[in-house]
Amino acid sequence: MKIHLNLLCLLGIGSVLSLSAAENRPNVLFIIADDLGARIGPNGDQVAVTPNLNKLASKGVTFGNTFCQFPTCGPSRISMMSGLYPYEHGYSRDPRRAAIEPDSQPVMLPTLLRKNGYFTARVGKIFHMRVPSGMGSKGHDVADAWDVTVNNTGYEASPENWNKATHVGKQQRSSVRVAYDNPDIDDKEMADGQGLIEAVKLLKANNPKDTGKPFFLAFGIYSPHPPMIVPKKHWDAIDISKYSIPVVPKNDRDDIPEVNWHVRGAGFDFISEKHAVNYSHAYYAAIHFIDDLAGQLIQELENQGLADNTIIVFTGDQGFHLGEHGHWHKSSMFEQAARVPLIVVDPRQKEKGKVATNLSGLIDLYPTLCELTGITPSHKLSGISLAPQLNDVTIAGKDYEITVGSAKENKVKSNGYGLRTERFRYTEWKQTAGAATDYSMLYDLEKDPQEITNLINDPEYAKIKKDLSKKLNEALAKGIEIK
Ligand SMILES: [Ca+2]
Repeated sequence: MKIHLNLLCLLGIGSVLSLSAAENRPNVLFIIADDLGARIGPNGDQVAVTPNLNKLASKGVTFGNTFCQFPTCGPSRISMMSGLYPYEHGYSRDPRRAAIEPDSQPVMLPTLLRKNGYFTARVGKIFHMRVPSGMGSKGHDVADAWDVTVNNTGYEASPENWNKATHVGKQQRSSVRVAYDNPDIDDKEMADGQGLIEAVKLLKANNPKDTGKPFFLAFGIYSPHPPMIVPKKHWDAIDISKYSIPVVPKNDRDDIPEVNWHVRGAGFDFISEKHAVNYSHAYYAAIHFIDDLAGQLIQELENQGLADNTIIVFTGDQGFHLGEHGHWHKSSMFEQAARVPLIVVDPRQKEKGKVATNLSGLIDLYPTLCELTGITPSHKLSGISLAPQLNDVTIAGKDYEITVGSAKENKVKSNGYGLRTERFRYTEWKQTAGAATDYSMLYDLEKDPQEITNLINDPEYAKIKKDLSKKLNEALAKGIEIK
């Protein structure tokens, strides 16, 4: 201990000596955008305009091959916050079950941090919340996770304003509205703009230098979740001519199992070219808005002198299709729905501005933040800590990552179990009851990154299919059971 203290004095940071070990722990600023796929500058996206996220990425590591564990909001967020796969935490079928009781297992990440002396605060959507209808409510929040919660609301939370938006496609239910609008309003009128104001207030009021407590501040941004209502100034910042609407081969759907068109909360609709361009435009405008919100919050962190002792995480809860396979939503078992952005910045890390190409999942955030904050988890976790990769992005990662989806076809429920290796995406659809047929999908991403040819019946891939199936089913069998 003495050596440690002397070392701190030598480093000129003696002022922290008055604080206890718990108080010395780094703060965590956690920013998550709803339905944001890996379509930001740090992921190499050429349409996105994300100067603030680019700057953030230059200070940390961008995880370039990160996948969600479920391609819809509720179960994905429960996996991320519990450190468990959907078949382990049991909240995969109905996100409404995510209202977890205070004394129940698993212990969610903010709850664990709170028990270990952190001040925890939520602004907006962290656990499941219906968007847009649930904006301004607490959603299916976890009762004991937070010291402070803010249920921010604004322009895009009003049904009157949803109805002003241009709706395209067949899906009109509130949570799956394929709709866009670009009203000429100030960011502050938006629920997300209000969220930023509240998050800044929380930073100012809870500086650890005053409170003696580290913080976990979680800012859950509603954008770009549809209906994509984005202030005009962000719309004007995007040159959508740079985006190529994916060309869908005429026979694309012939080799895709029917069940894949019945995934939850999604509508696979081909839409007109005009709407396709505008909808894509709205998505990228929303990304510009998100970048602005994240940038301002990070700037406040710097203004408060907290950047040197704060870990920053920026991510999304699942991906989103912009026309691939004619799809304009999430929930599928394809690459676009599973892949998410992930930037992690820890002021202590060695690698800065690097991209880790190893496979990883949102499930890895829990063990990563435990390692970085020095807190021991209270239940077994299924992910791995990405902390070593912050010092060396070449360290070997996972052999595979798993994403589970669900669908309902002719009243028969199925779960899709997707295994992503460096080269392949392999999915087994397992029906929970009813019809005898199970379907599978296999794509060779090296030869077919757009997942156009399902190789499941190709004799040349028979051995690969067998190996991937074995790997997947072994992984499922060894899943942790949480009672
Ligand atoms: Ca979502």
